[in-house]
Amino acid sequence: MKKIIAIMLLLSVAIIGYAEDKDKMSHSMKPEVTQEQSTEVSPKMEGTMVEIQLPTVQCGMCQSTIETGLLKVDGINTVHVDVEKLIGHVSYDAQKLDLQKIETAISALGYQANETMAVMESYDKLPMCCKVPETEK
Ligand SMILES: [Cu+2]
Repeated sequence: MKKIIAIMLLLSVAIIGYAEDKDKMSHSMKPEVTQEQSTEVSPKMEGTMVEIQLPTVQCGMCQSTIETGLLKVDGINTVHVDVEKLIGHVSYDAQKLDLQKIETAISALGYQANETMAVMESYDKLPMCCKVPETEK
């Protein structure tokens, strides 16, 4: 009889253990789903990287004007303007854009990009803080 009780005990422990495992599995479902969603961001990071000289950038407003303006262009993946170094780092889809098109887009925002001069009508509409100081012209 003692053997049967011992087997019964072992069985019940095994069943409880199995039930707990099942419980853990259903709990772990949710974090797995959120991990899958976060990896979807990475394909956008791929693309051709280019460095663009932005000699007329003056302040943080210039930075956000160029960054938000360029991100609206189809084929632009990421934009970062360095106000200190007067350089823009742009990653883009080479099947949709080339460097000349990006320079043209920046000039349309009112800024010089490499050797492409700013479109004057756009430059005139910029806030005073974003204009090139008279002494530097
Ligand atoms: Cu500015």
